[in-house]
Amino acid sequence: MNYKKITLLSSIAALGVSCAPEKVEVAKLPNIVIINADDLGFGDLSANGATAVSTPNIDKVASEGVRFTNVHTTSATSTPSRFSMLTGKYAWRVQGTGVAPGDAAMIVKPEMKTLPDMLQRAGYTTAAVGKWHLGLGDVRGEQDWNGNITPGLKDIGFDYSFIMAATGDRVPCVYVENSRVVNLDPNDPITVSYAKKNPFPDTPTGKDNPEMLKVHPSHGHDQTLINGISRIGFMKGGNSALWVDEDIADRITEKAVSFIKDNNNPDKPFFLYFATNDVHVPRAPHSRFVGKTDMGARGDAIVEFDWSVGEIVKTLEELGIADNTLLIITSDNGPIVDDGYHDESVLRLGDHKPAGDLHGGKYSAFEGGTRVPTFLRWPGMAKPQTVSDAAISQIDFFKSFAEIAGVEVAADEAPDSQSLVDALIGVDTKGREYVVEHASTFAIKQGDWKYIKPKKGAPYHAWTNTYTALNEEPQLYNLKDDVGEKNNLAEKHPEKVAALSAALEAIISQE
Ligand code: NG6
Ligand code: CA
Repeated sequence: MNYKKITLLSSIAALGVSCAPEKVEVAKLPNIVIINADDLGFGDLSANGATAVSTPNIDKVASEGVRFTNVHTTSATSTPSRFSMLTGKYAWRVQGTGVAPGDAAMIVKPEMKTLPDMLQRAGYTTAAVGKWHLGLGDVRGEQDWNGNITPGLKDIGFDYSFIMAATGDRVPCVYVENSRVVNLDPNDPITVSYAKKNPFPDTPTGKDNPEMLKVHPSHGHDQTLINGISRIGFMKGGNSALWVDEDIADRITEKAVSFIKDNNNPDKPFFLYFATNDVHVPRAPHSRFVGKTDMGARGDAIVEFDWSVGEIVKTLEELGIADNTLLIITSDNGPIVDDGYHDESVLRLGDHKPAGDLHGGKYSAFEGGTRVPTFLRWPGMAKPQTVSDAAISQIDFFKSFAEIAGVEVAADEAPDSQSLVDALIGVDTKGREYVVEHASTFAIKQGDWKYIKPKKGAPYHAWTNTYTALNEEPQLYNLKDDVGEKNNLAEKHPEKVAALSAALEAIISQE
């Protein structure tokens, strides 16, 4: 189906009237914006039922578009989740796609076919702003942080980029804009090391200088200390370039907004991948948001995330381009409360359920690991006030956008992606036949049935409070009656176990 037909079909569906094809104007290609939160859980937003935090900007997008209940990331951590979204290929098919250190080489490599490459072919101007966490340069640890960091995002399809190289909790704690560290003083060069022992004895660490900490690590995160927060990895130099954690949301939101303003061109659509630092650790929301919830840093970071969404929405509306912009809000994996810092989020969680009714969270093959809050607004195309239970994976964005943009996709491009435009606009209520979830082990869903592949390992991690779903016995759940995955039906339905296990193995064994 091409874009013209989509326009026609969904206009009819949306208006509930039929009209002659010749009267339908072929709309311009829409701008596309993906806002990808970090570690935001299904239950973390008022649009999905949270009461301890209010997220009015996201609620507005939800009410003007489609609110999804069954959208999945491919994996329950950031690097593989993002890899899959941007390549249309399951990360677990590719070596070296686990959680990346801060000095990782590029994991999405220049020779790979990417979502932004594909949109460039359709004439889009493309940008990535915010958390990257997919590596830079071609050799681990050999990046020239003081010069041109190449290869970089321009080599995989992003015309513009303003990124945090890895995560907020990993060095280097600097922004990289179009392959150069921002605001770097050449007389104070940066050195980064992921050695076991601190090679920079003159720089403070969380381990040796706890008196300098404003938030103490609960696990790991006790290496180089920057802005009162100790990190994973060691770094020295680059003082003028260091980010201030409390300002990250402001800085990256401002860059996302200016990209939109600078590329507001009726003849050339844009694609913006805006990946926030919120609500990943270390959580240091701006003072404007501190105390906006009773939940401490994590709750306040959710409010800060909602503010960032609001700024993007406001910009689109003020420019008069909201009607021609497909906006998706989603998250890279499920929630976690203590992910390595004592920021009081556990203490002050109260009755809030970050994953809603789902079991598990980040790092888990239970639904909480990869089923993420997701909303799509595309005025005139996506039906407003729609709640959709369609089964969709973020890996499907690739071929769905290709269809919308009218781009031919080569046979070896985005091999695991399916075009699900009708599901994304809220018309098709089914979505994909199978959803594959990955977190140490694999799970597969077909309709209401979910099977989790047996794997030996700890079923529970105490310090992260994670139910991993690891079990040496097969697990089978019927999510219709048991969305919390409490009642293992594997023994009762061996035929379902066999069928889903076979389907999963067939998908895994594809090239
Ligand atoms: C873990 C970190 C955690 C977080 C995660 C990646 C420790 C003890 N834990 O190894 O804090 O950074 O990696 O999170 O270091 S993700 O959302 O980027 O995948
Ligand atoms: Ca994450």
